Amino acid sequence: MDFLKNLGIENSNPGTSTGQNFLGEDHSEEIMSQTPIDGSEIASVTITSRAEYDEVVEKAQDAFKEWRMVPAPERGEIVRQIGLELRAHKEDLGKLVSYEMGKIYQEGLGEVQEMIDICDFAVGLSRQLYGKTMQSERPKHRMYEQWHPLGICGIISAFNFPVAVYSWNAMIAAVCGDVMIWKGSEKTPLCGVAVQKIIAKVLKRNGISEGVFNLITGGREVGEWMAEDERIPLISATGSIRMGKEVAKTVGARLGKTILELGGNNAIIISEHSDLEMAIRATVFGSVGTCGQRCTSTRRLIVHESVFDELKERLVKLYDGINIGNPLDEDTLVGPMIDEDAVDNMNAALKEVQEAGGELVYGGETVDKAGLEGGHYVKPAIVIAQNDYEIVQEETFAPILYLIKYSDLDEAIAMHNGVKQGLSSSMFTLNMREAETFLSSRGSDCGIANINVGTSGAEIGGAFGGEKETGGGRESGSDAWKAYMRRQTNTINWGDEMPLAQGIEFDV
Ligand code: UN1
Repeated sequence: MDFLKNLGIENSNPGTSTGQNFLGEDHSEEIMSQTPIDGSEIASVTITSRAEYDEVVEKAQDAFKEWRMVPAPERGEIVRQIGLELRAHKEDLGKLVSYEMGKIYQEGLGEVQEMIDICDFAVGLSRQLYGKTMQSERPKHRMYEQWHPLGICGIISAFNFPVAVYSWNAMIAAVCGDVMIWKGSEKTPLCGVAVQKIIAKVLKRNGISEGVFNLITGGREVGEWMAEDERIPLISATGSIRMGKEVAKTVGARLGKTILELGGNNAIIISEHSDLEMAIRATVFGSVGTCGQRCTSTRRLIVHESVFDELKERLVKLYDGINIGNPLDEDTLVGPMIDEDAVDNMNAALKEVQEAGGELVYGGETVDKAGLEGGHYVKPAIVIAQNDYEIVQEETFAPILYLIKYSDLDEAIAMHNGVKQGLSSSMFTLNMREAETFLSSRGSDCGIANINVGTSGAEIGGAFGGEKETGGGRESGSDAWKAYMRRQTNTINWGDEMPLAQGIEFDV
């Protein structure tokens, strides 16, 4: 377990969940992190108490006063160094992600690469936080807009991307001049500690206040403190729709800002004009990758009737060859699910879909791996279903792929959009009319729509997020940075008269 040591996580308690932000002595409660690989305990992390939480917020407020005065390109330089530090720790951190969360090592590495990519993106952005200049209707007046940091950015992230989603938010927010308070998932607390330690090194080296990046640990209650807290102008939350609705309600009640990245019910339409080989490859990665626990996982496959049977058979064959097991082994493609509850949810969904009339054509069983008895392994499932089954309408965070047949494109698009979520979507076709229809305003209603590219595995650079119950937030790429800043419109009169806009005469 060299990687734990290299990341500063020593067997039992790694100290405080806040990394460099040591807080008080009042650590009565702890979370014990267990690897889903075999259930063994890794290390424990202290849960942030209310008093410690308030201390963190105050520390962040103080840090903000300094950080907002650091020129944005210099803030970018700090983020550049974080990117270098992440490169140096890529293998160790990738392994920890794999060990604590259960995704395969390749995907753990990919997640750290996503962090590195967002650092690079944010460094460039730090010189491009552009505002517009407008033409004033009044003589000798100048109008322009500028973007200022908001203050504290509260980040709530989920177990399935325990490090990347934080950095999408934090690295952009950091160059924008905000300071962070991060609550990761209580299922993956060590990933938070490791990232915090990596960032802390860079801050220390540069004499930057440690209060710029803060980590707190805990469950729902700690998240509620953040949502209610008027000292936190922006909450960016990733997780379930149920959680997002609560966060939106609480933050909305105080008229705070939110960026919500919630559940998806992502589909691929596979047309009779598709390159089936490519469609199948994308489908398998999308549906079984991360053991079906990505918000972008492919959950529904809407397949033209003329290729339905062939596709089903080829998929079943491929699924049958998938190596399920220890995610740190090189030839494993599917690791464990995060915990027993996740397996129970998968089983409940499979039961429900079959009761509704669905036909289980592959998988769904739990898998016992010798030597890994405490782990939560399952065979990814394929089910022939109808789009309007209640369970198909829901996001089950598990590797279940629903196969749905269609006969014409309008019907396929109607089924595609006929769910409450709107995150990621894809169509496989070599037909230009079909592709453009899918991407048009009467096509996919999702935040992400791809042609001949699967639903998961988006790159940094594009805005990430979705519509409807996915929450509407956009993160990471394009101009998503604007959500982390406040816009100010400025009008300057450099003349010696006081004309009013709209030509109003008002002589005093
Ligand atoms: C998530 O599951 O919350 O597009 C994020 C993807 C990854 C991010 C997923 N880049 O699948």
